[in-house]
Amino acid sequence: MERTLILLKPDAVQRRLIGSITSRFERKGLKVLAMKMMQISPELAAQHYDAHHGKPFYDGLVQFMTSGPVVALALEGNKAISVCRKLMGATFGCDAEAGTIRGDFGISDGFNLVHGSDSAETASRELELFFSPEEMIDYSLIDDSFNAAE
Ligand code: IDP
Ligand code: MG
Repeated sequence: MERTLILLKPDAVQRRLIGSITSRFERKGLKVLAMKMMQISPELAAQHYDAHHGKPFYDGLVQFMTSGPVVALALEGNKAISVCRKLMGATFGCDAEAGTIRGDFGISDGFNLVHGSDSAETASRELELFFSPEEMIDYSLIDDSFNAAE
């Protein structure tokens, strides 16, 4: 089982896509361990996107991510990190395949609706940035046995 951080970015909230996007992850079989709407501070955005510091799009990215509320989700499932990245699609909406979240809901480069951790290391780092351990609720779902890895 893996855990991953998903952020529904400000454009997803503004476009009233919270439910539509969250349902993509739910129907795939991921378990929601935590979910909260929040206004990201510039400091938190900087920590979260530390790896991109100095890149040409960095300042605009921090500005975008702090421009309005986001919804943070902690998701769990079999290979959750790569499964979520596949559901999200390629980084730019214009490149993302139809059937993916970014491919179905957007066409922009930077305003791409959703963030997902890209490795086990970043997932644990990012989950810690956005959730306290008590906020991630460990519970059973009745179909866990069908969604679990063999
Ligand atoms: P990812 O979100 O698919 O992991 P990253 O390369 O980690 O993509 O970039 C982080 C975020 O920075 C992207 O989701 C996007 O919002 C923004 N971004 C990345 N590259 C560009 C760019 O060339 N122009 C504008 N925004 C970009
Ligand atoms: Mg990334």
